[in-house]
Amino acid sequence: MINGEQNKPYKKVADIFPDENPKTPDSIFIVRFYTVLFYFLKKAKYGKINYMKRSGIKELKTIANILRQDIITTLNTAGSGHTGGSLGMTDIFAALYFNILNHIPHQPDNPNRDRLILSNGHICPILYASLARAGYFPLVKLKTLRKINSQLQGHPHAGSLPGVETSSGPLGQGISQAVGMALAAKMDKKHHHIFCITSDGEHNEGQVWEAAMLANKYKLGNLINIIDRNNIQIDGYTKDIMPLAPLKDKYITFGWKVFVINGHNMKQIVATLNKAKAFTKKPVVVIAETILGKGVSFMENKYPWHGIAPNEIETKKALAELRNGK
Ligand SMILES: Cc1ncc(C[n+]2csc(CCOP(=O)(O)OP(=O)(O)O)c2C)c(N)n1
Ligand SMILES: [Mg+2]
Repeated sequence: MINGEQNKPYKKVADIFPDENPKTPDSIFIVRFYTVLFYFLKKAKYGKINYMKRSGIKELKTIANILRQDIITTLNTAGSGHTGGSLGMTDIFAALYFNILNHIPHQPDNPNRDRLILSNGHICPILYASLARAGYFPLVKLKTLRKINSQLQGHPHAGSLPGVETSSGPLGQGISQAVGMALAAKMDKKHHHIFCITSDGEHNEGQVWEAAMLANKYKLGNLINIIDRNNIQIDGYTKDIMPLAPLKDKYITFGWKVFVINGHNMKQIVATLNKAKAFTKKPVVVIAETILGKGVSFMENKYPWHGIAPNEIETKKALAELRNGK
């Protein structure tokens, strides 16, 4: 008994605090009106899914060649940066941005977009060239790579450039972020994919394997990890610095679906990435066997090209080779 009255069970919060936050019919109407308005505004902005056109194999090869030329010229202008890994992953990036990804370059925040996380952030010249050619920002911005206050930093900076999903550079962190994003998408019952690019040298980081375990635990079938398997890291061959083999078996043991591909065979890249998207039972890893410096003969498989930019003479030679379609 309280104040001589019978204690009754409470039905609503408002019964406990009858005088606080009174909801008049008017205020409820206003809240509902704005909720509905917000829903329709969001739908008007993002509802129409008109993803970028998917280029065919021949066109993708041409795009890859153009992207390689972009990498050479932007790195030459910058005077520093990572040439080898960027050239090595160009065919994969061409396939992703011009065929595989569901994305709309002029809607970089569209909630339904596929996400691409560049975990090995040092190869951002290929990310920037792909984003620019896809239409995320004007091509002329490529000339500002690595300049003070540029949106195109030496490693990707999220929030400063449309299309850059996460900041990266410290190896191992991007794949963990990708796992978190894939888990969030799964919990929210979303249908987009999370693509993550990692490198072989990056797999020396224990964090990569922690992420791999977690992705298996939650059976993240919306996660695709593409590994740049060029057998090279900063100052030598992976087999000498930290042997990774058998990489395929390791991922199988960690519970992932594994594909191994030639990272320069466009037909195989597109076919495999489509299969990876269709496979939703568990996380997928695509081990892409690539050649560091691909497309420029004097850079191919030479680890010093991991982290240097071409000078004037090397730039002319490289561009001549690429323009001849070598
Ligand atoms: C946590 C962390 N440790 C060290 C580095 C320095 N680092 C930058 S690139 C690199 C080599 C990584 O190997 P990989 O990505 O396979 O090189 P690539 O194939 O691009 O030549 C290292 C050790 C880093 N970025 N982050
Ligand atoms: Mg490597």
